[in-house]
Order: sequence, then C-alpha cells, then structure tokens
Amino acid sequence: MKRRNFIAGAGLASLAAGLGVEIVYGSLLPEGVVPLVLQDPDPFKLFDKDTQMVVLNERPWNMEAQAHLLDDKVTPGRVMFIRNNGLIPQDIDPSKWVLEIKGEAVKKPKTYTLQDLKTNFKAHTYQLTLECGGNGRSEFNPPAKGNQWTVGAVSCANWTGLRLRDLLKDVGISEKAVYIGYHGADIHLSGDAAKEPISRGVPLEKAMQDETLLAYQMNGKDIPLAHGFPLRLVAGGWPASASGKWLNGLSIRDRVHDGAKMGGSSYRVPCETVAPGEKVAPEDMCIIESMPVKSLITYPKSGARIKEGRRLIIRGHAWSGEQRVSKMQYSIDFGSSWKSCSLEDPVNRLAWQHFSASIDFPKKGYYEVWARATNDKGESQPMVLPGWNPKGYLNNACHRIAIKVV
Ligand SMILES: Nc1nc2c(c(=O)[nH]1)N[C@H]1C(S)=C(S)[C@@H](COP(=O)(O)O)O[C@H]1N2
Ligand SMILES: [Mo]
Repeated sequence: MKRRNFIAGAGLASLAAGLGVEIVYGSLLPEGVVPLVLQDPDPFKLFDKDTQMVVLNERPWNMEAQAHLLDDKVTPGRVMFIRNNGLIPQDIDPSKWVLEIKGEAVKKPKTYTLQDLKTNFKAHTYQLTLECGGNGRSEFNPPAKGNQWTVGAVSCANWTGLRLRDLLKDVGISEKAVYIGYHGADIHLSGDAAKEPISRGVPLEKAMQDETLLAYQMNGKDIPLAHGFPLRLVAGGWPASASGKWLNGLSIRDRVHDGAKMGGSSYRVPCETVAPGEKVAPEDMCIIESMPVKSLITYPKSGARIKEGRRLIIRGHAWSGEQRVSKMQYSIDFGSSWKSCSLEDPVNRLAWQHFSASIDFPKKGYYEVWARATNDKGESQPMVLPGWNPKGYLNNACHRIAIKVV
C-alpha cells in the first residue's frame, strides 16, 4: 500500500482525528517531521478494525469485510465496512456540534445542539441493515468503475437515536416538503470547502418511518469516527449512501434533493433493463430506493474441508430492503435442486434475518454451497449476475462457498 502518499495527501490533522487523540504541541512540530505513531498509519489500528478487513482505497478510505467476518447477528464495529466519498472530518467537538435545518419547505430554519437532540427527544434503538449500493460491483462485466466491492459492504448494527419524524414535527415543515437531503462535515477530496463530497437523502415518506433515525450511538456506544461520529442519519434497507455520516445539516426540500451524487448515474440504475455496456440517457436512470433481496453465508469460510459422513452446518443472514425474507434455500448441485434452510424472524423491520442448515453430502469431492433468499413478494436472488448497469449497483446474485469433502 502506498502509505507515504497517504500521509502527504491527508495531512497530520486528519490522521490525528483518525487516531482520536490530540497531538499536543502538534503546531510546534518542525516541518517535514512526521510523528512516529503516524509514520506507518495502519488502517486496522487507526479505525480499530479486524486485520482481515480488506482495504480497497486509502484516499478516501474504503474498506470491506470478508463474508466469514460477518458471522455475528449484530455487526460489531470491528468488521463494519467503511465507505467514504471524502475525507473524515477533523477535530470534532461534540459539545459544539450543531444540526442546522433549512430548505424551501421548512417553516422556519432552526438549529439543534447534540445535547438538545439527546435530551429533548425520545430515544429509539433498531437493528438496521446498511448495504452499499455498489456491494458486489467487482463481478460486473464489462467492469464498472468505483470501489471493487465483493460481498463485504453490508452491516447490521444497533443504532440508537431520535426519530427523524419527531424532529421534523418539532421543526415544522410545510405541505410542499417532499424530500429530506442530508449534509455532513466531511471534506471534499479537492479540499474545496464549498464542495460537498456527498449530499443525498430520502423522500419524505421514508423519512417518516418509525425506523428512520438520527443516531448518536452504534451498538450502545458513541458512533465510531469512521461511521459518522457524533451524529448520523440511518435509513435502513436503502442503499447506505442515503444514511449521511457526520450529520450537521438537513435540507427540507420541495423537490427531489439535488445535492452531490444525487444526479447522473450516481446511485441510479436504468429504469428498464439494458444490454451490458449500453449507453443510458440520464432521464432513463432511476434513483435506487429499497435494496434487492440478498443473502450471505457467513459460516463456514469458503474453502472449508469436512470429513466424509459428517454433516456441515452453514449459517448466514438474509435481507431484502423494505421487504421481509420469507424463504431461504441452499443448493449443493449448482442450483439444479434446492432444500430449505431454517430462517429466523427479523428482530425488527429492516434488520437482517439469520438462517442455518445442516447439509449432508453424498460422497467425497468438491462441492459448492449456494444460498438463495426469497422475499414476501416472491422475488428471489438470481443464480448469476443480475441486470447490468453503468455503475455496477445492486448485484444480488446468490452467494457461493466452496467445500471439499475428504
Ligand atoms: N457524510 C457522508 N455520509 C456518507 C458517506 C460519505 O462519504 N459521507 N458515504 C455513504 C455511503 S456511499 C455509504 S455505503 C455509507 C457507508 O457507511 P459506513 O462507512 O458507516 O459503513 O455511508 C454513506 N454516508
Ligand atoms: Mo455506498
């Protein structure tokens, strides 16, 4: 990895922010002298991540899990993917943090301190699935530009905060309101303070759901810096790009929000299926909303061996945007026949569901276990790559693991 470039590009202040401690006397450091602790920034230490996480990009930081790391029912921070579009904000002082509410459809602009949000509104906790729209991109052909996510850009942690709906009620929004755009404190890669790296959001209908939170805690603690400390919008079941980190502003819009990465082909797919590689006109692209039905085998790790005559226990998670998963199946004969897995109910709406199965193999040899989820609308995962799209979003093909019976 090109660590030296990273140091030159990001600067000491952001590294210190990543460390979570102040470099006392940092301003007195002679030019060109890099503090020892920062000379070889180890992203796993920097972000308190499992060393089996895979770094896809250092500027901005993008890191994904491997399937077997996601075996926990509630995703711990250590194995949660990081997807940044810009640079992580520096020197965050939560006691000075404010959330500014503005836009055409707010009755009167208003600001809230973090303290206001924590004390004046009821707190709610939900376990919420956040999957990057580009998860699975690495398999598209022709290849799509962007981070080459395999399967690990998904998480399902517990998020605690106030309901966005309660805040909107407190602010007062007009009848014209149709969309809520978010603003974050992260810094554009160009360093230009006037530019936002990303400013997306959700339609009013999604904003009003019980589970749409302005979260200040993840898994019962302050949100880790990389995941949006001290405040984050969390809209589970939708592409995670709708869940704005380092949240310091909301725009109540009278139109579809037009912030950074809302237009063009960003987080959009062709409204109708197109042939691989085909050019699509901007007006024929639709914003991704509810994510498709999908599942992941988190145990065992692909490549596992078992003794002939032994049964193999598999387990994993299944999710389907706004829908519930109603059926989970596995195949050991490359999809020609399917058997059912046991499937748990979600702990709440928009949380992933756990599945398991005990598999019997007929004889020694190489097998693949394929897993397929079906939602309550009857939609199933495709066995092979689904519809091609220019940016490589929404790959929900069946997850496969290799097994050798010896
Ligand atoms: N402010 C801000 N919010 C953001 C982003 C970002 O770059 N800046 N990335 C978005 C995208 S594309 C994804 S997939 C998720 C990733 O969340 P995570 O890094 O906590 O896993 O955050 C979303 N929210
Ligand atoms: Mo994303």
